[in-house]
Amino acid sequence: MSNDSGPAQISYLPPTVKRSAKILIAGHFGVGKTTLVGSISEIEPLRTEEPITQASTAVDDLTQLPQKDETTVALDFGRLTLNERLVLYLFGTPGQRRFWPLWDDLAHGALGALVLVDTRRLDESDAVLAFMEERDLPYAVAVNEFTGARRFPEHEIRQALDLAPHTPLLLCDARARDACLDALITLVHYLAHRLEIRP
Ligand SMILES: Nc1nc2c(ncn2[C@@H]2O[C@H](COP(=O)(O)OP(=O)(O)O)[C@@H](O)[C@H]2O)c(=O)[nH]1
Ligand SMILES: [Mg+2]
Repeated sequence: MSNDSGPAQISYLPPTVKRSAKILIAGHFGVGKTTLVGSISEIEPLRTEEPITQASTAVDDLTQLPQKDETTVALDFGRLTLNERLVLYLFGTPGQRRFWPLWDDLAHGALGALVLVDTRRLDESDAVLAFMEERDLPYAVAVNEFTGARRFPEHEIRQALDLAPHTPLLLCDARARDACLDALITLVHYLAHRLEIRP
């Protein structure tokens, strides 16, 4: 598969790549998971978006998401060659609560997760972080800075999310490839340190 308009043009993995890691891109509904996988994948991302229907508006909170007209119903899948040895396979989770039973399958074999959060709806991230904690899946947290969202100092976000001091917390814009790349590099360094492997 090629992607002429995408962020990168690599279709085949370089022969030097010997290791792969499965990474979960997690977060609540509308936090920017599909956007992030689309920004960073070097292959055309597999997207399983469906239009949001009228029936959904009673169930899903769309108040902060005026432009959101599609939602992920199974997963987002993308690929990122991080360096000459390591490729990441990115699995974006479906955000709506009724799809959460799928998360266990998606998390199977994952090395860790990047959890996206939105400072306008931090409480919605509690269940996402609890999922990671319960499964002992190491994670980093990336604040997807939406236009117009209030900015908070890092320590306040850490406190609100009850993050452990060692959990990486960073800012990103899910639409910007470089910011997403920085977030994933931070996560991989953290995982390498936690799991004592060389990235
Ligand atoms: N302003 C702004 N909008 C964003 C950003 N990331 C995502 N969006 C928009 O927010 C909506 C939800 O994003 P989406 O990636 O579908 O969220 P998902 O449900 O987590 O997969 C979409 O309309 C995106 O265009 C961002 O960083 N800034
Ligand atoms: Mg999505």
